[in-house]
Amino acid sequence: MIYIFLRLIFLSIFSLINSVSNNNYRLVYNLNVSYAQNSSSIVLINNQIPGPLIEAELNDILIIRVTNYLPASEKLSIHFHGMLVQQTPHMDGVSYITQMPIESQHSFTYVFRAYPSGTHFYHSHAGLQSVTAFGPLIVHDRRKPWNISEVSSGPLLFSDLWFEPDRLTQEYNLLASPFIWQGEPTYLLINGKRDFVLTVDPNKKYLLRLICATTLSTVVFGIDKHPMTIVEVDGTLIKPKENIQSIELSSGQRYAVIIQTNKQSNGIYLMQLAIRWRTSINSASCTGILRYSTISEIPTDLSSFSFPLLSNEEDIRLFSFTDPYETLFENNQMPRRSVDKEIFMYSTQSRTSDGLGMRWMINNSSLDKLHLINLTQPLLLDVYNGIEDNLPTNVIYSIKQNQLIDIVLQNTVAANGVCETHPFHLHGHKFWIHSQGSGMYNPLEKLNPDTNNPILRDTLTLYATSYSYLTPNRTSTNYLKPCGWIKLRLIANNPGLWLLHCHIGSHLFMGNNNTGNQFSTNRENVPSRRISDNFSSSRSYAPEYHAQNVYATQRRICEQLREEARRERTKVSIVCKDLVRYITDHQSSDALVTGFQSPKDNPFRDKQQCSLL
Ligand SMILES: *[C@@H]1O[C@H](CO)[C@@H](O)[C@H](O)[C@H]1NC(C)=O
Ligand SMILES: *[C@@H]1O[C@H](CO)[C@@H](O)[C@H](O)[C@H]1NC(C)=O
Ligand SMILES: *[C@@H]1O[C@H](CO)[C@@H](O)[C@H](O)[C@H]1NC(C)=O
Ligand SMILES: *[C@@H]1O[C@H](CO)[C@@H](O)[C@H](O)[C@H]1NC(C)=O
Ligand SMILES: *[C@@H]1O[C@H](CO)[C@@H](O)[C@H](O)[C@H]1NC(C)=O
Ligand SMILES: *[C@@H]1O[C@H](CO)[C@@H](O)[C@H](O)[C@H]1NC(C)=O
Ligand SMILES: *[C@@H]1O[C@H](CO)[C@@H](O)[C@H](O)[C@H]1NC(C)=O
Ligand SMILES: *[C@@H]1O[C@H](CO)[C@@H](O)[C@H](O)[C@H]1NC(C)=O
Ligand SMILES: CC(=O)N[C@H]1CO[C@H](CO)[C@@H](O)[C@@H]1O
Repeated sequence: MIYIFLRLIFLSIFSLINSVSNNNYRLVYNLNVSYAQNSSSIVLINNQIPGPLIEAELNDILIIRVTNYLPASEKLSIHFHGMLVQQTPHMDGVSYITQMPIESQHSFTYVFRAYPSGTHFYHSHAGLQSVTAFGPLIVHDRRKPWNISEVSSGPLLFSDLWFEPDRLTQEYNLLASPFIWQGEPTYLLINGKRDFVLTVDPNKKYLLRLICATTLSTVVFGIDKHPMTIVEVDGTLIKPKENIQSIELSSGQRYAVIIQTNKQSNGIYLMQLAIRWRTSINSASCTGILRYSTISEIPTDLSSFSFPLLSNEEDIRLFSFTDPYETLFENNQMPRRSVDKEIFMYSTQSRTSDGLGMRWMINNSSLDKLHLINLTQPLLLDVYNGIEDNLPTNVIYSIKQNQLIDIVLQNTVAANGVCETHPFHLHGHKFWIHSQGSGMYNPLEKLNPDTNNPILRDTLTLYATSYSYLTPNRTSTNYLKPCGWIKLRLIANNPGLWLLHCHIGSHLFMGNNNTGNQFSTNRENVPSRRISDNFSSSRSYAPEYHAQNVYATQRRICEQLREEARRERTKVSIVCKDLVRYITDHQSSDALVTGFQSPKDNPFRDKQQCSLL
């Protein structure tokens, strides 16, 4: 559903690094994007699913070279979901908005700071490629409050998969007149498998990272007889929530949990992943196995093993409304002052003008792909240069720097009479969930936040509070009836062009090419001054858009570090000199990008550091 993006029009104060005494290492990864062997539509990253683990310490600098080995008709960009890419909005990975799409047989190198810490992932941001083109991204923080080892197999990534029709047909059908639905997924997968085995030792605590890389399904996950303690949500540390039997994850959400394995050594337990909030075939649900290392063989007949107890929709909504997660750190608390602006977004499903196609809209608008595909440079670069001619009008919401903003997302019943739940993801920011409710939002009501300490997260679930698929009273006569809302609050502290969108792949896609849309001129808050003044006046904000310019970006980041250190009156010993020289020397060669699978394997980790002492 729907492209909205926020335009933040002033510079933000550079406040990225929490500690100037950190060493900031430069890590290089190589992502090759191609079709799976013998497939003409399944997109893989480095020929595996999920793609390789990208792992960094907080504030390391990630250099990720992405090469498109797909056929000529397929372009792409990669979004690093959870990374705020502060100071580098052109590294956000949204085609035509923050960069031009990567053409077949071309590369693009992303350079950004690994910030914030926590459990994140990356995925293609083109069409439905992300059904299979995704991988984990973990940013470690040495100051983490736990001292517990992670499971050796790494994070668990959940995804959904369709056997047919193939992805290209699905993409075509979704935008066609008449509209043809992509269908429900054939399977859910854990780490690309239907029978994933997670091996652990008995009588030990583990940290387990859960990443919901699905493109449609909201899922619940549980492990039989292993209650979870949730410690991190979308990368934010929370007041630990203990004794959780099953966790709901909607597309784009991440959790880190602690589990305690039992004492007995004969452990085989079932893990289960199942779909919620959609009419789904039960056979799509996915069973994995938690195996204690003391067990050498997994029984072929698992019918005597019990499944974990998974919450149903009512439990899930009750939990979300009455028992919200709370923030761990005081400096993460939501400001309570009155906001500078409240933006109300009315989300609907609408027919195209021919009455046959189907689109998802916000306030009757969506970002028209046809207005984008002829662009020769990304809109963000236009904004930097003060060019506004190409900016689509009524899908851009302007926000001034450091404004406190509330955004209300209103859910309505779709054309088939079903109210769906929608996971909304905001790029470039984390937000607090201020409050949520059923039916229609009332702006006149003085609302208190649902909790004193809401957490900062980047992906929320807008629930169906009525007319969901499981209620008996759904009929197409309910079309457009309001069915739940949620209010999020954010501080505008990261200038750029940022998407706020439903993370369901097909919904995003169906908000992407709304030919019936009329662009009116109700742009709000158009600055009277050229936007470029503020960007170009700052030497450190010159935009770099293509691979050959990552070196300038790199240098800029280092300069900013140095400035920060100077402000803090910290002595600077090495200021990235070696790093910059190395990069300059290798500008034209591929030697720079050698694709380390883990920071440990990176020979530059010690030498090429961007170090402030
Ligand atoms: C791909 O196709 C070739 C030739 O048709 C076949 O030999 C091979 O087993 C196939 N590979 C896979 C992974 O299906
Ligand atoms: C990516 O493709 C390039 C060029 O074909 C190759 O040299 C490199 O080894 C590949 N990297 C990975 C991680 O697959
Ligand atoms: C973390 O746990 C390990 C193993 O239990 C222990 O050796 C180490 O000292 C602990 N570290 C801290 C910082 O508590
Ligand atoms: C946009 O949608 C129309 C159908 O509504 C389709 O014919 C056209 O190919 C689509 N264009 C793009 C660029 O996706
Ligand atoms: C969308 O358009 C319809 C028909 O023109 C109008 O009735 C409705 O008020 C509009 N909705 C919003 C949220 O602007
Ligand atoms: C969206 O439409 C609603 C209802 O017409 C209106 O109150 C609201 O101001 C609109 N939002 C924006 C951002 O234009
Ligand atoms: C984009 O370019 C094509 C081909 O030149 C043209 O037919 C189409 O009208 C253009 N679209 C827009 C919105 O300018
Ligand atoms: C629809 O049915 C549900 C029970 O399934 C009920 O709680 C709700 O009030 C009904 N809504 C309307 C508008 O009738
Ligand atoms: C926040 C900030 O730096 N604003 C500046 C943007 O540019 C104009 C014109 O150059 C200045 O007047 C503002 O102070």
